[in-house]
Amino acid sequence: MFTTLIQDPPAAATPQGPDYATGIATETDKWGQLTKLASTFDDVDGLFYFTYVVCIFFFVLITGALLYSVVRYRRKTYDQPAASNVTHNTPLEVIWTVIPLLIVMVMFAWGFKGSLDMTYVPSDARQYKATASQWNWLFHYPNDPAKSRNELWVEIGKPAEFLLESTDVLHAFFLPSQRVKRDIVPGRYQSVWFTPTELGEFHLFCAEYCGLDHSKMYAKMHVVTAEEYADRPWDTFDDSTPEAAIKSGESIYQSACYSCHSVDGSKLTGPSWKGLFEKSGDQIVGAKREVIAGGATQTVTVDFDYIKESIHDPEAKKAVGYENANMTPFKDLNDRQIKAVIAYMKTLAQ
Ligand code: HEC
Ligand SMILES: [Cu+2]
Repeated sequence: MFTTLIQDPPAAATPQGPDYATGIATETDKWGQLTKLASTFDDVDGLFYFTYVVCIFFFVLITGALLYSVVRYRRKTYDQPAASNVTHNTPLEVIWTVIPLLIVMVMFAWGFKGSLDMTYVPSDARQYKATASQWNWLFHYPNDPAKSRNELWVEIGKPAEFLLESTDVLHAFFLPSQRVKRDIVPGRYQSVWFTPTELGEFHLFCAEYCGLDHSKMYAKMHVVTAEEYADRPWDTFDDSTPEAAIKSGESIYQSACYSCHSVDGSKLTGPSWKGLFEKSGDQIVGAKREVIAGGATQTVTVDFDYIKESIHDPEAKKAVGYENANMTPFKDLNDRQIKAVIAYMKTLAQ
């Protein structure tokens, strides 16, 4: 069913994107159908297959009877009179009304039960928050200051509830493997819950067209054991050494910035990060940038303050040549994280 959805993104379009090669095998079986991965499986797939089988059964029955009658009772010569003129048959009509009615009532009851189950969140569910912005996902963990972007960890067998919010336009939270999908309307909270029942890596998509880079708005969900979960794998930030800071900066880039900023000088939605800093002797210094602030062009030297402002309030100074392009503000990045990003930017200096 979903095979077209879970193809790998084309390599050229997302050179630094998360690797989606894993997870696919665990999501679909050899028939290309999704395997049983979530607590909601029976309600969703059971009902789907029930409806499917009922439809096939009646399709074959009705078309078969029709074809048979066309052949069996056809007029064989031009002057053959009509055999009989049946007007109605009460027992037959009652049967073909009551049986479908019963089947449709089963479908209704099953679907209603499923939708109730999906509405009532178990009391031991862990509460997460997912913030959708053009074009990335930010995940908040219960009672944890560390957040993760475009990558999510949940514990196997533990109900997970997601409070969904959007900072800009319509998005939709879609986890095909867990059979949940919910539109996210700006200014309103929505919620979904599920219990993952299989370990692995699964796709999370935005399923509502939300602008230019909608197709890049996907994330990876890791379903891990309780021990792995207790290690808080989402908290990867480390700036204890200069090397660790560069790595942390690079991983922030790869999770949140790569879709609009290249590191090789090529132009994407935003300016390349290559050239933000330059080598001058054995020093690395900020380059000069032409920006537009309050309608006037000015030249700035790239430094911590400029980078921080560009991240927290991108509209304040717009890079010349990108006046009409917009960057999502990343207000949650703190000074230490911004310094790590800068440490990474400096490795691109020439
Ligand atoms: C949706 C696309 C998009 C994403 C995602 C994005 N940016 Fe931007 N960024 C832009 C655009 C467009 C500009 C140029 C316009 C402007 O200055 O506001 C820009 C400008 C910048 C600038 C100023 C660059 C210069 O050459 O003067 C910095 C620094 C920056 N972004 C950092 C980041 C960081 C850090 C991230 C990830 C946390 C990020 N951006 C994610 C689109 C994006
Ligand atoms: Cu979208």
